[in-house]
Amino acid sequence: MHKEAIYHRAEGSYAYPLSENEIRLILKAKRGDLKRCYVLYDDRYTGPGTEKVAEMTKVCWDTLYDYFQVDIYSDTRRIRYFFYLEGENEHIWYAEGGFSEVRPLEGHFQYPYICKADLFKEPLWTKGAVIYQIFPDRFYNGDKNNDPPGCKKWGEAPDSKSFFGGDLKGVMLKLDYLKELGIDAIYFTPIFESPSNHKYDTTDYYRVDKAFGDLDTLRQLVDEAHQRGIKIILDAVFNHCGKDFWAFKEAVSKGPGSRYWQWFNIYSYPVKVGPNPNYETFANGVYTMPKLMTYNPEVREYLLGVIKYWTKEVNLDGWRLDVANEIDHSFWREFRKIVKDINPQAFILGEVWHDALKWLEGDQFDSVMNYPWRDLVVKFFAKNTIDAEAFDCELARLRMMYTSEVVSGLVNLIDSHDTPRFLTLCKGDKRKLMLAVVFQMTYPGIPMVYYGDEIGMEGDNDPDCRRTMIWEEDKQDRDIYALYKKLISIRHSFPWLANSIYRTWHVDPLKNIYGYIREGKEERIWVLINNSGLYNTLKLPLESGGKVVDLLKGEYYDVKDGMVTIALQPYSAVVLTDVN
Ligand code: ARE
Ligand code: CA
Repeated sequence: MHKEAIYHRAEGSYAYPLSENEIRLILKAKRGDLKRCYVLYDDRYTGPGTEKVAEMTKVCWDTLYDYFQVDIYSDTRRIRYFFYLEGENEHIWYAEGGFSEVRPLEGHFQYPYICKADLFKEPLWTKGAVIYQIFPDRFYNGDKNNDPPGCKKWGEAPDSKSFFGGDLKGVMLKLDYLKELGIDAIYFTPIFESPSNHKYDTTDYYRVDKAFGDLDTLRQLVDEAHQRGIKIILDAVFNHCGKDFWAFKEAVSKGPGSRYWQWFNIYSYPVKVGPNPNYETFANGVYTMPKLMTYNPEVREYLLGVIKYWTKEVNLDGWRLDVANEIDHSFWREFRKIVKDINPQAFILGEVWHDALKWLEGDQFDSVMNYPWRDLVVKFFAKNTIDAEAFDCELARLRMMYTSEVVSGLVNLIDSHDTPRFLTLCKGDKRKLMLAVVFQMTYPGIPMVYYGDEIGMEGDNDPDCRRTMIWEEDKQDRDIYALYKKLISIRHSFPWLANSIYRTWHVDPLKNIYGYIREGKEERIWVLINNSGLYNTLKLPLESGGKVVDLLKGEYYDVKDGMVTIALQPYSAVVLTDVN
């Protein structure tokens, strides 16, 4: 037995409450090493020797590890526990105090008390929802009167400085388009006053940029969206402001004597606002974006005031947090309290491109943009640099990084305003994009669609991925649109697809075929994906009554003696469910 590979800790994604009386425990061990795995548990104030025993289930594995899981119930909510592990020819006990040959009488793992206040609470509406991301300058120009000077012609190639005149009125005029597609929420990249087209360099946090509209336009947009059951999420850019933000301007002009000097990290005076700046910025020396010192109580009060104002004033449904991982945790804790006090159903979505567990323990964010998941989807579907088996293993590893509630609320995106368009990464092969979207819409979490992906838009890295939306139907890819629409409607018919229960069904690295099973309380969905350029016919076990139907094409399949036969075209998929 490889003891060095065995891991459990009574915290994070290894031990967490499911309800006031139930906790989930996960134990990780070298793949294939443990034959059986048990947990022994009891109330912390009884025993030892009185423990109940529950066998753990191997729920998934990645390339290195198996993951064993069990849910245990406790009347008293106070739990101590340890494990009994069986290998091929040996067994061992494992507790907080380490490994032992004999049953440990002390040093057990402790889950001291399941506190109600610590249960993970995310908004209810996000379960089963699909989010749509809009870059406002590029979506639709609804008001020519507010166009910034020097606007390019809609359809021309963007560069990093171009404006096109898209605005909030434009989005309002296209809400029916979004409703028809099935969208439940819109996430807007920043809309507050700023000199750039992307508006990540804020000049005035209290004003909607005049190229996009004003307070009334925003109010009206939120109202109109709400009437259609669409929620609105805005971008909070608090890591840095713009170089024209009044507090920065005053620090620059008045120097160290300025009241606002301490709002920034300025190394010397005079301040050099230009290339190679002498102050801390976003990333490496982006001088248009001075970093804000969010630990400074005055800065904090100011920014939290901004959040309070907008959340209340226009009845917002959530915030996406820019560069969320470079701002202190205590800031986000206060932020959460303020937002949730105003709207307990508000959605707090952080921008973190890597392991975000620290922000997802219930006291800060509800969710993050799931870029690690996107990386896998790009590798498997667009670039074919990993096979079905590696894909399955890596997905399992990602699911096990967080608690099950967190996994079911992660925002799964295949691209964004910060990445190349997915179709471009597929070199324009729309079959590959379509497979990725089938996968996205049937995977645990909250799918997010980047504007224009649904009609087959292309574009390389920023700024090319921010081309203007194509509205002429004859220039849109209607096959892709039809697939998105169908998958979103499937998502709405089976809202439990958001939940985290996911089982591998079939993995064939040779043929590059991948299948998985999703389970609701009473329904199930089987997805089979042929991620290869060859025709493939498979006979697979399927536990179902008699017939299943492919929700994509409406074709029926007979299940005989627990087996189903499926013929798959190159780069195609089926999404099967029971016929009742
Ligand atoms: C502009 C130009 C770019 C140029 C850049 C450098 O457009 O072509 O390369 O300047 O000077 C905003 C604008 C961008 C703009 C940028 C700077 O949207 O167009 O770029 O400001 O002026 C990291 C951060 C993450 C960040 C990404 C971009 O961790 O927070 O980089 N994303 C947000 C927004 C952006 C926004 C900003 C932050 C700034 O979503 O749109 O940019 O407010 C790895 C790392 C990640 C890294 C990621 C991408 O995976 O793990 O940490 O993200 O790559 O680089
Ligand atoms: Ca306009």
